[in-house]
Amino acid sequence: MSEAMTQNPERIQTYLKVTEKFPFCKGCGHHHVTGAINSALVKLGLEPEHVNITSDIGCVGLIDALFEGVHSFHTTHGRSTAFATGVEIADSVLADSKLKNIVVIGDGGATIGLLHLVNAAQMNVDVTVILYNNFLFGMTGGQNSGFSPVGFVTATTPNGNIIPPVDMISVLRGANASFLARKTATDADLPETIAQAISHPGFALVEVLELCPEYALRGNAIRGNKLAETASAQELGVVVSRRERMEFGEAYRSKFPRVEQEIGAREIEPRYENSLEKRFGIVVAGTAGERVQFSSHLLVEAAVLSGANATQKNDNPVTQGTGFSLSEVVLSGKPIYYTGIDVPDIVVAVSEDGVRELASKGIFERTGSDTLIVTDESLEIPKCEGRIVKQPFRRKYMPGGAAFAGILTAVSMTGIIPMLAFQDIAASQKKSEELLSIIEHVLGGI
Ligand SMILES: Cc1ncc(C[n+]2csc(CCOP(=O)(O)OP(=O)(O)O)c2C)c(N)n1
Repeated sequence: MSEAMTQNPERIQTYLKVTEKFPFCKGCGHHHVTGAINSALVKLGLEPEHVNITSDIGCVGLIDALFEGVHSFHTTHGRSTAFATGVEIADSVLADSKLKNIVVIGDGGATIGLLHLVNAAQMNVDVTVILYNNFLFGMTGGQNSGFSPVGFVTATTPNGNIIPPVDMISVLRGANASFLARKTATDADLPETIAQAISHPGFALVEVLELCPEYALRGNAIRGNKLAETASAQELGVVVSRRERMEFGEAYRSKFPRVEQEIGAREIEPRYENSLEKRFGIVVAGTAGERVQFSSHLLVEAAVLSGANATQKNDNPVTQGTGFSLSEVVLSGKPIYYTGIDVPDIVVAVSEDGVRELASKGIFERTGSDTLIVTDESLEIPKCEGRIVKQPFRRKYMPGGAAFAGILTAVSMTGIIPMLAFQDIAASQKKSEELLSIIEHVLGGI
């Protein structure tokens, strides 16, 4: 979305960590294409925090880590476009839609995950795919891919490939892609084309033809200036560029403007103040069906009501109603870009299932001397650092109230959020009486 692309007032000179030493072999086209992505970003002057680079598997999978300050993901083979599509939808439908998602994928990955590219093009989601097409699977020893030209000699086609390659431009044109380009790695205007693709509002793909010096040059009498001929590429340059279709996020919002209500989210105006001096990571674990995730959500709402930023990630077995239930909550006075918890500040464990899951996730090995571990009196906690507080949560508040009581106990001991915020949030719930009575009892007991 072009209006969402913020110009950086102090233009960034490079988005790369290393400008000279890339990890690729001498003569590999990946050098040029990666440099061109960087030049395109410099040209566009995007804020690094508004850029997300998702890499696929292969030599191309080394690329995201070469960039500095941007968000990045390294994903499974062929699935990078699907990951980026998910990130883009979350950003455009649920957040401020400022993120520019760029996928770097090889022809091997594009062969494996072809349908993800088709799907992204069909949706016209605002993802830019840079397809590094060196006509073979580079990292694993030069096997032929769905993009190997006829006659191409590879490790698995020693007498020349006999299957005609996929024409990506034609496939994605058939899927209604709104921006498609095919270039060669050494084209002087490659950065310009990539910049055009990134600023295009909707799906864009730039297929870049290049050579793998390690495997393509053996047995194939081809050189850089014959790339297009080798690939039998019919169309070069920007082949499709159309804007009639709305970009997916925009289309979704215009059709379903009340998305927050549909997903059950609500606006909370801060009314209290928090005392968060640093980012706080809280892990809550118990048994499925015992309101672990719901109670953690009340914590998130109370934190937001106290002016904090908060994220919540839930986990439970696929069976949903049995086994453990776990929530990871991060609270911070600053925006939260990383939702992981390396060293937890608080661990709340209210059932055996919960303790088992925390142990299998290695949480007890990652506690620090400042970690507060609040747990039910009945539970054995594995050896760990930190302060352990045991209380009869299950007995006193029934299994369904134990997680909430544990959270309240931990939060009131650290004082990061005022209890008044919990009272307000509890009062707005269906089971407000029960929740308010837990708050009252916990506060009375401390
Ligand atoms: C699902 C899956 N299949 C196979 C592999 C093994 N593998 C690792 S790298 C690679 C080759 C990647 O080739 P390409 O996508 O063209 O990227 P390049 O190395 O040429 O940059 C393969 C097949 C894998 N990691 N995952």
